[in-house]
Amino acid sequence: MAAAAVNGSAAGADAKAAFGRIYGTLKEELLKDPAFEFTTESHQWIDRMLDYNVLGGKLNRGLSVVDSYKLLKGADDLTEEEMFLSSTLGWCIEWLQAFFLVLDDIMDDSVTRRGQPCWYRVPQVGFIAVNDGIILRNHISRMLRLHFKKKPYYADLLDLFNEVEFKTASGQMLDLITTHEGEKDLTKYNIGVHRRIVQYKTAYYSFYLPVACALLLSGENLDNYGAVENILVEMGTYFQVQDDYLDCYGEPEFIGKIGTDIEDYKCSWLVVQALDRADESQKSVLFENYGKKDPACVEKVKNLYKELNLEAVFHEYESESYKKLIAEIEVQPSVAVQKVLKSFLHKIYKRQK
Ligand code: DMA
Ligand code: MG
Ligand code: MG
Ligand code: MG
Repeated sequence: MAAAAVNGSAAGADAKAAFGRIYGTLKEELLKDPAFEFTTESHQWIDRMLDYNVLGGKLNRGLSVVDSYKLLKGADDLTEEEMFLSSTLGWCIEWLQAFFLVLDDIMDDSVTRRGQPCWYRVPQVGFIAVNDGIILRNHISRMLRLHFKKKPYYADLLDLFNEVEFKTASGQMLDLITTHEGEKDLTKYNIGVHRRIVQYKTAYYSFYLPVACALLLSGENLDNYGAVENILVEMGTYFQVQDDYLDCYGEPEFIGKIGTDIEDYKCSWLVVQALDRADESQKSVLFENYGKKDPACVEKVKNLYKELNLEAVFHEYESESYKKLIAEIEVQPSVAVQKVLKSFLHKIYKRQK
C-alpha cells in the first residue's frame, strides 16, 4: 500500500469522515465474501442490517483507536496503511458494540436506539435479530483475518477480542440475573454489586479495548500495561454511571433511546444511591414501585430521586471521578500514554449523550 501521508492536522470532522469512508470498504469486502453465494436478498439484508446497527452512534470507541495510535506514535500524520489498519480495528469495536446492542435491546425490552426503533422491533426482523447479532460478531473475525493475519500480533489481537467479549457477556449476565423476576429484593443492590456489573459489561469493551488495540498496533506487549488497564476500567465505570444517570434524566430525543432501567428493575447507580440515602418510608416507596411497567410507579420512583437530590449527588460524583482519574493518569511514566488516557477522558467528561 502506498505510504502517502494522510493529513493529520485536519479537524475532527475530517478525521471522522476519513474513518467513515473505511466503513464503506469494509462493508463491501464482507458483502463479497467468497465463502458464500449471497443471493440478492441476503446481500440486501446484510447491507441494511449493517447500516442500521453499526452506524448512527457517536463512534467514540472506534475513533479512539485512531486517536490513541496517533498519540502513541507521536505524530498526527499517519501513512495510508496505518490509517487503514487503525480504522479497521476501530470499526471492529463498533461492530462488537453493534452485536452487543442488538442483543441488549432484546433482553432489556427497549424501544428505541440511536433515534430509531431497536432492530428487533423493526417489522420483518423480530427474532432474526438474534442471528444478525451472531453475524455481526462473526464479521469481526473475518475482518481481522483479512487484514491482520500476516501481522506478528495477530494471535494477540484475536485473544484480546475473545477475552473482552467474554468479559462483556459475563457482565451482561450479571446485569440480567440480578433482576430475576420473582426474586425481587432491592436489599441485595449496593455499590459493590453495581461496580462489578458495569466493569464487566461496559468498561472492558468500551475503554480498555480501543487503547489495547492501539497498543498492539504499535508493537507493544499488553502484559506491560496493567496500570493503564486499571485506569481505563475506572474510566469505563464512570462512563456507565453517566449512562445510568442519562437513562433517567436524559431527553430521549437527544440521547436517542428511551430509558428502561426503573421498569427493568436494574441495579442502576441511581437506585443504589437512593437506597443509601432513603429513610424507612422512602425505602418502602422504592420497594413498592421499582421494577414495574406502570408509568405511575415509574413516576413515583423518579419523584423520590428528586426528593433525594440525586442530580446533585451525580454532579458531585462526576467531578470527583474526574479529579481522581486525572491524578492517576498524571503519575503514569509515559507522556504519550498520559495523552491517550486524557484524550479519552475528555471525550466523555460531562457528556450529555
Ligand atoms: C449496556 O448496558 C451494556 C452493553 C454491553 C450493551 P445498558 O443496557 O445500560 O445499555 P443501554 O442503556 O445503551 O441500553
Ligand atoms: Mg440496555
Ligand atoms: Mg442492558
Ligand atoms: Mg443504560
